Amino acid sequence: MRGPSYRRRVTTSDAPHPDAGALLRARVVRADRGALHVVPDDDLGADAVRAELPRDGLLPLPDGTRVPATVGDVVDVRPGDPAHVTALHARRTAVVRDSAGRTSLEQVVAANVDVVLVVEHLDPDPDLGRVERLLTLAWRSGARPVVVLTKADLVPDPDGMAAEVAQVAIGVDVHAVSVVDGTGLDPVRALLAPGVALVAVGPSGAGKSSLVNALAGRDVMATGGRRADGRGRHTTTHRELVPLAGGAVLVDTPGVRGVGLVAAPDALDTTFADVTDLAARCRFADCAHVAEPGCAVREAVESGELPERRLASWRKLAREAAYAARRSDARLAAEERARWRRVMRDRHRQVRHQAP
Ligand SMILES: Nc1nc2c(ncn2[C@@H]2O[C@H](COP(=O)(O)OP(=O)(O)OP(=O)(O)O)[C@@H](O)[C@H]2O)c(=O)[nH]1
Ligand SMILES: [Mg+2]
Ligand SMILES: [Zn+2]
Repeated sequence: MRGPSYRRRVTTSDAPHPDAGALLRARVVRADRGALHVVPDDDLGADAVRAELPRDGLLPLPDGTRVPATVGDVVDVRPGDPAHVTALHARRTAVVRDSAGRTSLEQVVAANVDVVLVVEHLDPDPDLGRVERLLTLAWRSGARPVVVLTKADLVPDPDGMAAEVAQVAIGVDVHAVSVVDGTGLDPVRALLAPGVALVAVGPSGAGKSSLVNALAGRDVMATGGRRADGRGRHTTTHRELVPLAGGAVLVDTPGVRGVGLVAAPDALDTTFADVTDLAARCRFADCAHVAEPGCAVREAVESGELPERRLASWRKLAREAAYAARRSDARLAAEERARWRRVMRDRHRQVRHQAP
């Protein structure tokens, strides 16, 4: 259960704000249907207040498009009883995942974060493919990824395991931590400068909320028990921005079983910089790295320089991203056709009206 101290943070405004009418710049702590919980953007540790969304639940971005707000978004709020959210500021970064949702193909998991903590457990063994997937998600967001390997207290050689994971996390810091004995938390705490926003992503049961509590220095998020089969139980059910010690904030997220990738060729190239570098040395520019002569990628696999698993993982994620791109293109094309049908229908109506 969430502690009572936190519960008090979410309050509704009961008195009209003294300067009602002026717009306040606020940060979204939690997004519900119909309303947001927000804090002043210059005081992220303050008590959150509820602010109503427009009827359609969408907010205008500076470019005029209307989208749902997400945790970490900066919004304009008109104070009052109730307060109203009027607009969304452009996002500096956005952690986006593919979702098979009815209303949208993409879900923005968190906005305006500086650091994406890719949280994976050391016990059971870390899933390298999942780390690669989440790193791609992180690189695409524009934020800096950091890998946090939890439950170091449960394995005999956490540093050795961290070194193995570091091989698939090119250019990324990897920390083995334990919230039980405090191992490895200091380098993670060093990320928490005032105003810095982080998001924790990773499978259910990895220990994201436990890490949040350790970094906050108090129990702000509920944590779950572990089932005998090692799978988590989805303890965290909604995304929430939590103030940490030292003026940083962190978005805790529910672990999801499969995080779908949205199209992200550049992010894939960054995550798989080793494969990309090899591919640049293949004889043919359009080499598929299957049976072509002069294929530097296959040669690296045969010599043992590039693990076969790594190549397979890259192929899988690249296929998935390409599929997401085609689906998104098809959707955009369908939307454009629907828009044209509306325009033409309206025009026909006008013409009928003007006819003598
Ligand atoms: N031994 C040990 N157990 C840990 C550690 N971190 C987390 N756990 C345990 O792992 C279980 C899951 O932790 P949570 O923090 O709830 O995991 P989560 O990632 O937030 O899970 P969801 O909210 O379901 O996504 C709990 O029983 C924690 O006590 C650790 O460093 N060492
Ligand atoms: Mg949790
Ligand atoms: Zn090749």
